Amino acid sequence: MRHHRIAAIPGDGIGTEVIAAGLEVLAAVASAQGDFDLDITHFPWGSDYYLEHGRMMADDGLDQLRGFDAIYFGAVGSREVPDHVSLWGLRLAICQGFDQYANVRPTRILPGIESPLKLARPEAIDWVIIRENSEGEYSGQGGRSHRGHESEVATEVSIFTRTGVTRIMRFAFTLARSRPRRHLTLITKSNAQRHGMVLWDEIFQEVAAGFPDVSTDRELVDAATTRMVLKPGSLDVMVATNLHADILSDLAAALAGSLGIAPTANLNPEHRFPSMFEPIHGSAFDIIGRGIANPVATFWTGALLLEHLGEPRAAARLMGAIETVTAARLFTPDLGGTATTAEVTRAVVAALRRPVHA
Ligand code: GGG
Repeated sequence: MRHHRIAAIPGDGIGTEVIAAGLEVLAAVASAQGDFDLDITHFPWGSDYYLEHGRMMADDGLDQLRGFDAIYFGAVGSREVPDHVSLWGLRLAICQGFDQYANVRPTRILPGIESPLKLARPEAIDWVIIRENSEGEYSGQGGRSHRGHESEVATEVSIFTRTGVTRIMRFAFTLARSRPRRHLTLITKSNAQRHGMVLWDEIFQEVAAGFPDVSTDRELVDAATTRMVLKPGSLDVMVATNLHADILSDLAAALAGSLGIAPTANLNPEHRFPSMFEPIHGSAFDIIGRGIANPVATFWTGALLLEHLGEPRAAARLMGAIETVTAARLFTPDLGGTATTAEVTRAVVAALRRPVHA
């Protein structure tokens, strides 16, 4: 029997609802497979913790998490704590503290779900967005002075390092190589941002030389949005900066039906630190406590987590169960249905319990 230690951080808002559902589903898949178990430790960090303790996570939070095999994260953000405090105090503290520099964001139209794009066949959207997750616009460099005066000034400095850009390019090319279409699109804004983004262009070319089997092209980020809508089938893997990829992946999720289904993995590919798995969505103030949060993003995230743990059969079984339920059009309201979080969870658990035919 293989054992995996998971740190669960539900965080804020609907994060607590979807992580509870996700843990139920992970327990069901472990029990159905029968050859591994998951030892879950809960961490109560987030905005409520901040209001009580003045910080989003324990001072030695990273040390507490270091020994886990993976982190299962919900969402961060609340009305009571400024967003930049909560985001930097928890999610980014973990991503950057554990050098989770590769943020992988797959997008597919799951069976039964309709894209809002009238012309998009399901197979037209099968993308992976690779978000550089350690620097760029999120480097945290900058400051404010002369606060409150007319002369007030604020800087937000994007930092791009050769090391940081090279490693994300290698990661993106390696991932693109593993997919049937073997195509990688570089997304930048190198016409206007002539320093950092031109460094991205140059390093992309350098790294491409080592991957002759991967076809490539380049797109400016504004043009990428129109291409995603008008020619979705022309894209496969995309690599972009921290901010650009964050924005594009919300668009990608909407084009695949809903933000409520989009998963993500924050990876430290070298396994020097635990990696973190979370739905793309945030804490969704408007639906907190109503029992209608879509748990599919968190379930799909669970499948990414299982793959990372070296449990590909369990991951495939979980994806199969999710797709069985979406194909039956059991949808929460974000997808146009009336099902609750609990009903979707029960249906996925029931699908997991059915025997798998080889
Ligand atoms: N589960 C993802 C989450 O909670 N995201 C909150 C958020 O505001 N993220 C912004 C970002 O990471 O750029």
